[in-house]
Amino acid sequence: MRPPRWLPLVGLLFFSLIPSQLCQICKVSATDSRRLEPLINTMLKARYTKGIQDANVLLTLRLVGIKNQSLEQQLSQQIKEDINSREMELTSGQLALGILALGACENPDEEFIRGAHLVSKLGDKFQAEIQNMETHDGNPLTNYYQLSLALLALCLFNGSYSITDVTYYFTPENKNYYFEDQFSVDTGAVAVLALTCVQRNKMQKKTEASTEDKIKNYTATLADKIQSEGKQGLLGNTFSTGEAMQALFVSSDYYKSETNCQETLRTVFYNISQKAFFPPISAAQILPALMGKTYLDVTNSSCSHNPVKFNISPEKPGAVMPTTAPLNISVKYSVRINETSQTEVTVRNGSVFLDVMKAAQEKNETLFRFTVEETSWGPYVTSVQGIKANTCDRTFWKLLSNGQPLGQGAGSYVVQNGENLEVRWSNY
Ligand code: CBY
Repeated sequence: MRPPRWLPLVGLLFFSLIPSQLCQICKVSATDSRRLEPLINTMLKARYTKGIQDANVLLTLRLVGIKNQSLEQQLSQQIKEDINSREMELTSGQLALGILALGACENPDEEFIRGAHLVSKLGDKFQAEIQNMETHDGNPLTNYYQLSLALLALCLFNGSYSITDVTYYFTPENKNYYFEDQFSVDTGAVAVLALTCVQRNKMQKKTEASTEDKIKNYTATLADKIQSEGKQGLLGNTFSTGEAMQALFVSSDYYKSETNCQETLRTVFYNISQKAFFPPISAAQILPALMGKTYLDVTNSSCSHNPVKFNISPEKPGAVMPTTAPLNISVKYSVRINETSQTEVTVRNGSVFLDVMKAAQEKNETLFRFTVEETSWGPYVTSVQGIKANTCDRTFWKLLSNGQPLGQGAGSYVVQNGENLEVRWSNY
């Protein structure tokens, strides 16, 4: 018996459906989108005063299509003023984020980017990072997270960079992807995005096949390293997962598995419900991936289509629990260089690491004095006892609790009664 004539048509239909199924990105479904509201609230309700350090928030608002004209205007104004007044001092990563935010999704700020020649200035900063590596034992002026942001912005906005430098410096073996032998998922993720952009560009511009193969290998190896840092749905930790998801969207089949996708989303929803995403930059870094976007979409013509509508509800006042917790708590605090100086301090319940450092400093200025610098993640401890962290020597003050490095900064980490806190002079 002959097969019916319509059978090949059914087959064709079947096959044409499979690829679109496979290409579906791991993102939050429409029914679950209300679970993202706390992230959007965090971004919309914050007070922004940090100039270009808030560029990540503007980038996300534009990339995911959250329309809030007054906030968008305020952030864009603030970033432009900061660029105008401190252009020389800005680091490569700061300027790169500024360009990505101002240039995202076809908007009038593009004129500012052109007028102020920001892309070629970023090219100079990228070059200065490479020169520093040449003269300082392979150490850049900042770090590879920033170099990767710079390469990404140069690639997306048609800046110039040397492909020979890229193949030389971005090999996955480079020490700058690691902090104290630990692979930095955040860094690897942005590098994957940047290298994917370079790879796509090169395919149009006809580079040598061997260069293209090298870059493909780099992205594949970096994506493998990111996947191997997967634990209970997270990639690295809570704060690296968003950018790591973006990297895997563009470079691997990892999220084509529905199981991996659901596991990540479940864990992220749980963390959102635990109010883990604070400060606003942490919300800004995870939201694009949850909405199926990557930083590579910044220059897509479809970027600003489909603005999203969210119900931004006024914060529900949290139920006030009758509490028997003590008003004050007591913690140990030590500074370790070669030897350890220890003290015990009493602080208010709910205090953060920084409050403990302040209390110790008040007790003994000589042993416990310290300085901080404001960053988009909050205060970064730059010196203790007058000893300054130095990027060129890869030294920093590491924060620990009960001997374990903290996953949050001094301004965010809430301390508990009886905890053993430490700042330790370290190399990365
Ligand atoms: N941004 C940057 O240049 C920062 C890049 C980044 C990879 C960043 C994490 C990732 C991100 N998504 O933004 C980064 N951290 C770097 C490069 C560094 C190094 C800074 C060196 C330099 N000057 O370039 C260094 C020294 C290794 C480092 N981070 C130290 C620390 C500790 C800070 C302690 C201090 N002295 O104040 C600390 C607290 C780890 C520790 N236990 O000591 C730390 N980092 C943490 C926890 C973090 C995460 C913050 C999470 C949070 N909720 O606060 C982080 C998101 C981040 C910021 N670091 Co670093 C990583 C993570 O947990 N996923 C570009 C610029 C334009 O903005």
